[in-house]
Amino acid sequence: MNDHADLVARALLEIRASADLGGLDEVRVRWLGKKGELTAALKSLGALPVAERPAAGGRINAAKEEVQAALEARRLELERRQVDAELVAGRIDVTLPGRGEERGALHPVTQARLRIEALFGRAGFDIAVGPEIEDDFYNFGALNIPENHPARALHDTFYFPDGRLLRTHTSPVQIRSMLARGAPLALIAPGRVYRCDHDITHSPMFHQIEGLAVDTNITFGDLKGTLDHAMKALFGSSVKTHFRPSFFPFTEPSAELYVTCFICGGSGKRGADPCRPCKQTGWIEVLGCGMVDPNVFEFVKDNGYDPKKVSGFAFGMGVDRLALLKYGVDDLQYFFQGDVRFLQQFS
Ligand code: 2NL
Repeated sequence: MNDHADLVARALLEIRASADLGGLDEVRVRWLGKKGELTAALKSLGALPVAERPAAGGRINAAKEEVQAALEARRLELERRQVDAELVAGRIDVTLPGRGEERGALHPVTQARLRIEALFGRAGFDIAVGPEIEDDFYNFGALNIPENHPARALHDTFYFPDGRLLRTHTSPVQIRSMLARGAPLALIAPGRVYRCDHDITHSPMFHQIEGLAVDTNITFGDLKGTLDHAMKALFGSSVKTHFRPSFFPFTEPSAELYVTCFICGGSGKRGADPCRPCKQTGWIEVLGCGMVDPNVFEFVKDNGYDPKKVSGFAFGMGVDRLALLKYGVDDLQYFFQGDVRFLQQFS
C-alpha cells in the first residue's frame, strides 16, 4: 500500500514538473504506458495470493485514476498557457506607429461643404438634414411644381415603383423644417441629391446646399448682401458678385448669381489663351436664388408662414461644381474614384 502511495506521489511530482505538452506525454508513457510503472504494478497482481488480489487491484486502479486525473488537469493547464503565449506573441499593439500607411485627406467636396456650413453658421444659419428618399409632395408639390409642370422633366427624377423618389434637390428638407419649426428661421440644407443624368460633367448623385431665411420683412437686399458676403468669404474678398434674372418655380423673383472668375481675375484671358472656366466672360455662375414664392408659403402657412405676413429668400448651389472650380480640378471623375493620390493633394 505504501508502495502505491509512493508511486503516485512520484508520478504527481513529475506531472507538475513537466513544462510542456511533449514532456507531459513522456511522463504519461512512463507511468501508464504499456511498460509504465503503474501498468507493471497491475501486472504484478498475478503474483499475489488470490485472496489479496481484489483489494490490491482496487488500490492500484485508484492510484492509476489519480495519476490520470492529474495528467488531464496538467494537460489542460499547459494547453491554456500555450494559447495565452500565442496570443501574447501575436498581439497587435495598436499604439505602435504604422508602417508607412499613407494618409488621405477630407474629400474636396466635404471640405467645400464644411467651409460653406461654417460661413453660414457664423451668419446665424442652422444646418438641417432630411431623408434622401422623398414623397412627391415634399420634393415637388410643396415647391410649386405641380404634376405635368415642365420643371419636372428637367429634374430627371429617379422613381421607386411605389411612387416615392430620390430627392432631386434638398428643398424638401426646408419644407420639412418649415412645417416642424415655424417662422422665423434661417437654415442651410446640405446633402446628396439624385438626377437620372450621367455624362462627363454630370454624376447621377451629387451634392447640394440650399439655404432659406424667412422672417417678416426679408428683402431682396438681404439676399444680395448675404450672398455677396458668403461669396467673398468663400472665394476671397476681392471677388465681385453679379445677379442676373432667372426663373425657378419656387422663387419669385429669381436670379442667378455670378462671381468674378477667380481663375482669370475677371479678364477672360489666361495669358494669351482664353479662360475656359468662365468661357472668356470673366464671370462664373455659382448658384440660383430668389425670394420664396408665396405659393410655397401657402403649403406651410398653417405653421406660421402666412404669405401675407412673412417673406424669405432662398438659394441653391451644387457643391461638386463649386469644389471643381475652387480647387481647379478639371475632371469630375476624380471626385468619385477615391484615389488616395488625388485626395492627398487636398490635405
Ligand atoms: C439651383 C437653384 C434654388 C431654391 C433653390 C428654395 C427652397 C424653398 C423655397 C424656395 Cl423651400 N426656394 N430653394 C431657390 C432658388 C434656387 O436652387 O440652381 N440650385 C443648384
